[in-house]
Amino acid sequence: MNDLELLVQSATEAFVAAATPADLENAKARFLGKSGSLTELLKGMGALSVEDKKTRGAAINQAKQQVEAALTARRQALADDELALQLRAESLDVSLPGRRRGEGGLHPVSLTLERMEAIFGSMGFAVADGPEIETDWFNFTALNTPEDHPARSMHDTFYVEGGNLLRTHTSPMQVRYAVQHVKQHAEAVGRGERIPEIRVIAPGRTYRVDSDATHSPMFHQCEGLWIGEAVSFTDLKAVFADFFRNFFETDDLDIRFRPSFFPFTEPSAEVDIAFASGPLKGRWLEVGGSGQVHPNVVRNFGLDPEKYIGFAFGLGPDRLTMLRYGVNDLRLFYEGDLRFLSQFQ
Ligand code: FA5
Repeated sequence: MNDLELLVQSATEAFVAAATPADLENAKARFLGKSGSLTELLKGMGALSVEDKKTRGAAINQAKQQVEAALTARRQALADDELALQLRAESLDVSLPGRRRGEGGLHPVSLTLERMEAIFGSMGFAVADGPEIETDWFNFTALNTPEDHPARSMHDTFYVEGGNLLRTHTSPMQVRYAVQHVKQHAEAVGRGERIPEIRVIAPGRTYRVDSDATHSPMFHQCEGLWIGEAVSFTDLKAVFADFFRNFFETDDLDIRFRPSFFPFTEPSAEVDIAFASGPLKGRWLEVGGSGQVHPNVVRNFGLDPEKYIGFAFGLGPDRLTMLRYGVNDLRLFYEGDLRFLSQFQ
């Protein structure tokens, strides 16, 4: 290998060894700079003959071109590396899934309430809503509940300032709705004429000082009221039969009335149901209270109990939800645990 070939080789190696553009510029200076090896060789040509100058000059020029080509290649390689690094640092993974908005759904008890409204609605029941903070009159007195009834005690009822209370049942809606209905037909009532039947349900939240696996301090009830001139217990039983069979989507279901007591109905009955098949087969399950509306309450509606008669009922939608989905602890509905609640979507 002659001196020029050696020089090209060591320049190429020096360039390849340069790890940064600054290193590369230093290496370039060593070969191509003002006092670099190649420049020195060119300077030394002055002493040569014309003939030698020609051949030596051409050889040096060729070596210089090779060194410059090696330099350009290394510059390009370093620039490519830097670009690759930058691209990697600034890269955006467009295949990452986007942040989706969580999908909401109805609470299982709300699903039950919607179902109840649809089924009773198909039987001609209107749907009414009313206040959860009630007066003593609507919650107790108008419903024929005596002063010393245990439901009125502080142990059972949440009282708020000013003597009002959180309603302990949806029954006050019987009076609120009926009074409004009678007011709407006041002229006909005054003339002693027949007024349209009252047929309504009033689902909503209710409150009691209660807490265990089947009782919650806040729970739901669905009141029902049907008042006319000849509405009887037979109608009540038919309404329940239709409702429960639709609600539980089975005809294999028995209903029984168990004699009971409520101040606002006479006679009164607890409503029990029993499934003929499934995991609850043969067990009687209490689902609500009912009865023929007491004459004193009919009077508080503004109607003559000699002419108007009918029934009322109060069902427990939380209880119905537990039975429908096979949940054994009511408190699960109110703990806000999405792992539990999202199962019902
Ligand atoms: C009443 O509240 C009456 N107002 C029902 C009624 C209406 C009778 C109209 C006659 C005519 P009772 O206290 O039994 O009745 O409650 C009715 C239903 O509410 C119960 O069967 C039960 O399913 C539900 N319930 C009562 N307390 C709770 C509670 N703390 N947690 C969950 N559900 C409850």
